[in-house]
Amino acid sequence: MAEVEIERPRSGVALLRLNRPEARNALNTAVRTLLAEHMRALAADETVRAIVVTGDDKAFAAGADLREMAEAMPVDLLLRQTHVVWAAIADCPKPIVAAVNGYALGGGCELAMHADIIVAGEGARFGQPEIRVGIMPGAGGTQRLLRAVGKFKAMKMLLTGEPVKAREAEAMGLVSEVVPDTQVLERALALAETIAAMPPLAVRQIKEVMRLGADAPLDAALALERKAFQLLFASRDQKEGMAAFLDKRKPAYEGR
Ligand code: CO8
Repeated sequence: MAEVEIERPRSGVALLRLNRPEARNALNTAVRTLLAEHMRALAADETVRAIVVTGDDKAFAAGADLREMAEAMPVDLLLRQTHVVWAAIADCPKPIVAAVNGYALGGGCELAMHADIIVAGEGARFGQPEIRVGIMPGAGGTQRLLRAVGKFKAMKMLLTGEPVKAREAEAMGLVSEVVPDTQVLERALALAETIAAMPPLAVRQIKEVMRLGADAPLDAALALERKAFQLLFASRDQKEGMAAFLDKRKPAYEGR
């Protein structure tokens, strides 16, 4: 079986499942490369409107593969070009929902933070334990965590390496929703299915404006929002959505 499996469980929804249970889904080169290849293919596939990423019941992903990293030298890391692989996920224009059970640690927490929505099971644990093995996050963990939860919660996690439980992660803004462990994937798929039924251009514009606007000056970000808002009035789906509302019928979106 492949180390990353791809399924199409619902209309418009693709599911990527990490499949290295013997290593708590540690992200080795093979997994990261497969993940990136799948992401690029799904981004280009017009029939895919939302993507769910998950692991198994014990781990979403326990981080970078420490066996692969233990003896690495800086040049090895440089040549691995991991940022190119992560960019395939970061740049995906379609919404990504992370369905997290068990451990999301190190690169696993960073992978979850690449998503747009995080659904966690009650038993999930989020952490950046890199400091405990002599390193620090290297796939956006410091910056994405800072932006998600603020300096003081982030620093505590980064400097102690201590994981937080799902409810605490939710309270600090690192998780969108906590559900019983057995319902995580179902809930993530249901959210993805809801998003997949939305007008795709509006979905895409929301993600783009959120992503680009987050680190832009407020005036520029607001201008970006206005332009995207105005642009959507050029879409047939805007005319259809509003006409359907006024006609009291269900809209039929085309993605144009
Ligand atoms: N890398 C390699 N193997 C791992 C990893 C890992 N990160 N995590 C677990 N495994 C392996 C264990 O070695 C063990 O293998 P074996 O059975 O052959 O001994 C197997 O998975 C099961 O692990 P445990 O017996 O430890 O299982 P537990 O359920 O008792 O504990 C934990 C699970 C808590 C997840 C524990 O395994 C653990 O602490 N793992 C390490 C977590 C960690 O430190 N992660 C950070 C890694 S560094 C990092 O992510 C840097 C990211 C920077 C850039 C990103 C690039 C991808």
